[in-house]
Amino acid sequence: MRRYPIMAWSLVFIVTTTVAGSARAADTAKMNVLMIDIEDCRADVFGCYGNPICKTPNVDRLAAEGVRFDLAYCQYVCCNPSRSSFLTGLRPHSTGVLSNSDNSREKLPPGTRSLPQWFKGAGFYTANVGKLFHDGGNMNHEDMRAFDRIELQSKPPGWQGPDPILTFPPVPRTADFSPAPKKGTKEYNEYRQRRSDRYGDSGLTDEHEPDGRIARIATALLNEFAANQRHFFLSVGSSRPHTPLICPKKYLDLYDPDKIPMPQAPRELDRGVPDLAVRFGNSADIFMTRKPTPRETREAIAAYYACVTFLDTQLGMVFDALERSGLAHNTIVIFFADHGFHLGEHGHWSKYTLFEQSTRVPLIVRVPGMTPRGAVCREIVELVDVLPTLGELAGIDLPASLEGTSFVPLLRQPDQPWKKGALTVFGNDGGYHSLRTKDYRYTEWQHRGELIKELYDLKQDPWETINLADHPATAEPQKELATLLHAGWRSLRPPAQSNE
Ligand SMILES: [Ca+2]
Repeated sequence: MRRYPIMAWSLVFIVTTTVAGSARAADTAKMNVLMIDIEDCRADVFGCYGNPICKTPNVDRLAAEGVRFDLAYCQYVCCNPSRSSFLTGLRPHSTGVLSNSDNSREKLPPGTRSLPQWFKGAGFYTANVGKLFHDGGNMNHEDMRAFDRIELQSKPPGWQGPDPILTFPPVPRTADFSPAPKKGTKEYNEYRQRRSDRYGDSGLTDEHEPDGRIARIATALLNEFAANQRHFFLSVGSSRPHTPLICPKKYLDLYDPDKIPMPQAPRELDRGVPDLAVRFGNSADIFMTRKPTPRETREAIAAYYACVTFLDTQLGMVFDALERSGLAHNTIVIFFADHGFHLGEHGHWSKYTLFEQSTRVPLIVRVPGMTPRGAVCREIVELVDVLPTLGELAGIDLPASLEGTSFVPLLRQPDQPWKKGALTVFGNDGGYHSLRTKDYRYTEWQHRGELIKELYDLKQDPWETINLADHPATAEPQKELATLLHAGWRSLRPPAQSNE
């Protein structure tokens, strides 16, 4: 008689775990997907990533509900190549998109399908608000045609979708609204530089700002999707904190430049760091032709923080809408940036380097019923993994030829051994190669026929100020890192995949 209750409990346990297991797999395929990809945003600007000054309560709230990835890296350090990579699940040398001026669809291998095409093909109602492809209106027509709705983004020829869900009054004309000179002229380049190379008060309200509108449109769409019970994929792309570092004044008022610390890795501290490793020339986007004063440095960092807090506030509206509409329990949320941004480290501003500030990105994922709350994953993942991961969650049968690895196992259990490293490339020929492991960054590039090597011990030197390449004390790790770098991404895959 004593055995009966034990057997019964065992049976209950087996039935429960089996049902829970299969229900979980089925449930994520039935869930909606909200993908938020933001522009030019370094990971360490968020409170949840340890920033003690910048206020980001809404992204922090998402992190408290899901898994925050501490070591997530982009595959290229500017928009078009990074986006072309994570939107196709291919690496930059395979997409062929190696600069912002490349036409993405002309470079991609014929037949390459992109993330919205996969979701459309799987029967999702697909919607896009704001930037997704680098220049979707001009380059990625067939990709944008995979959207049932396109908001605040140019429409591809022949696309026939619903009218805008919201209309806004015209944006007041500020001093920035001088007409643009003809493209390709010297005056046009000077005009672009002038517009980018500034920071401070935009003179606008939240509702006038593109990101204020993006958030309000996304909120309206979520309410509509909830009312119509749509099974949706919604991508939301931001404008900030890309330059110009301008936003409504109330966010700038939160930060006193006098209390902003100077960059922790000024150029003067660099030891053996090649000059050309620092952007291989001038900074980009801001302070392009001159070195900022210490005062300007503090002001620009304060303005970057203000832009991030402004964006965080707008995203808070979207997260609130998700809760209020009842969609939070069956919507997967993934949040990340296309690449990072220097704020004066190594004397550099903007992206276009292979240091942590350019390569590391924020990445937070919440999958209802799967991700532990407030977990931190200290394993290495890459943006090229985003498509395989979302594909697995959504039950989409993706080809084995993709060059990322689904990190769904990390969403369930964030503390298991994963990739040996992340790869990022740079240069119009992709000739600058960088490998980030948990302990080191190792970078190789050619300059005038000479092989330049950089090795940074991230445990001892997190700001990458001491180049240890060819140092006798680090000869052994350097040899291993060089072997891994040359072996390529397949050699870096998680233990279960690396033998395939
Ligand atoms: Ca970007």
